[in-house]
Amino acid sequence: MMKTAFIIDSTAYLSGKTAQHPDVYRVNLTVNFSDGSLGEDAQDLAAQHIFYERLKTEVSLPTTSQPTPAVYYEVMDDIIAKGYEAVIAIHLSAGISGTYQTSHMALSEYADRIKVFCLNTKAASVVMESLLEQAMDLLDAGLIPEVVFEKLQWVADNSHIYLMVEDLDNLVKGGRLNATGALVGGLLKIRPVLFFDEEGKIVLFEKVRTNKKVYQRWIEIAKERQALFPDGIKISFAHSDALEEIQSVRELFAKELPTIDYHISGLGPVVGAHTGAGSKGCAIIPIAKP
Ligand code: MYR
Repeated sequence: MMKTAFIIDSTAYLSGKTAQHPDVYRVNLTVNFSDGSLGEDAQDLAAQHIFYERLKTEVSLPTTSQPTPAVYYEVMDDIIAKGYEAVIAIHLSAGISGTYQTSHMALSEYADRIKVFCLNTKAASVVMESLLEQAMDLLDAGLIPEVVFEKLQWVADNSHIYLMVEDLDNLVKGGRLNATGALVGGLLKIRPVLFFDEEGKIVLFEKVRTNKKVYQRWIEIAKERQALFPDGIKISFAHSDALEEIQSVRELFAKELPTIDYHISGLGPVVGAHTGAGSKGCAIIPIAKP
C-alpha cells in the first residue's frame, strides 16, 4: 500500500477518529475580529460555543481568511521528510473560499517528488469529514490513490448539503450567498433553505414555512437519494451551537430512515462567522465501495 498523507482544512471540523489520525495534517483558516484580534478555527464543541457567545457581543461581523501558501509549504516539507509517497488534500468548496486554489497551486510544486491529489469538495464540514473517512477505507481496501481520488470526486459530485440559517445577513454581507432582493425581502415568515449547487456555490433552494416542514422536506429528499445509491448513503448533520435541535432532527430521520448511519458535528468559527449561530445543515452523502 502506498504511504499516503491527508491534508484537510479546518472547516472539516473533524470530530471522529480521523481528528487524531497520524496521517492527517490539518491546515487552519482564521477568524479576524473587528478589534484586530485573530481567532482560531476551534474544532471542539466547547471552544466553538465560546466563539458563538462572543459573536453575540460583536458590533461588526468577523471576517475570515484562508491559510497562506507558506502553511502548505511547511506541511508538504514535513510530509516529504516523513517519506510519504502520496498526498490527498481535501478542501472547502472553491465556490466560497480561495483555500482549494491556493492549496492546489502550492501542492503542484511538489508533484515531481510525491503523488499529489487535491480535491475541491464543493462542500464543507461533514462532507469533507466523510470524504476523508471514505478515502482511508478505500486505501485500506487496497485501492491505489488515483482510483481513490476518482471515487472521492464522485462522492463530492453526488453529495447534497442543505443549510438553514437563523439570519441570512451574515452570509449576504460576507458575499457567500448570492441573494437577490426578492430573497432578502419578506423573509420574516419563511425559512429559506440553502443548498450547495453544482459549482459549490451557496444558493437558495426553497422557501418553506416552518422548521418542521424543512425537516420533513429533508427526509423526503433523503429517501429519494437513498433510492439512487444502492451502495448506501450516510447522513450527517452540522450545527452552529444548536446541538439539541439537531439531535431532535436526527430522531425524526431515524424514525423514517432507520437503517442509515447518522453523524452530528459542530460548525466552528470560520463557517460560523458566515452562518451565525443556530444554523443547521443536513448532508446526504453516497458511499463509494471499492
Ligand atoms: C475563507 O475566508 O476563505 C473562508 C470562507 C468560509 C465561508 C463559509 C460559508 C458558509 C458555509 C456553510 C457550510 C455549512 C455546512 C453544513
